[in-house]
Amino acid sequence: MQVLKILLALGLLLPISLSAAEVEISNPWVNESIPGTENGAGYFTITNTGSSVISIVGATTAASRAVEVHQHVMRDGMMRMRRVPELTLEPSATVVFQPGGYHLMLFGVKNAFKPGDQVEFTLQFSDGDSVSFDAEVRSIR
Ligand SMILES: [Cu+2]
Repeated sequence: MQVLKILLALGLLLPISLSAAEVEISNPWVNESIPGTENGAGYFTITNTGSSVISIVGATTAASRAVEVHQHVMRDGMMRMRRVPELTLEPSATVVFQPGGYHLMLFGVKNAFKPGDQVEFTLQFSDGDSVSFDAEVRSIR
């Protein structure tokens, strides 16, 4: 830990923190909170703009107690959600997170989302990189 502090003080870790995954995030948004519920969902479109395969292995946000990558799947004629531990994108591949499909599932939203609010997310990749972006809260009406 002492070494880490020294490296941080010297700015030697800066190149590491700048080596973000080569991705393009567009159209990020979050549903306005439904009164009486404490869960939420975040959506965006992600494209792998690099030349290597990348994998989303997690996400974080300060806006809720927990966040997971989820997917809606049809099983026995019922729409269910399942956690996606790893989502792989080939070079040039695009995945759309949208209602009824992939989403960032927010558990225990701390302050109800109101239209116009910004929610910051960080996506974590299998190689240790991460990418942060702001999603705008959209009205559900
Ligand atoms: Cu979900």
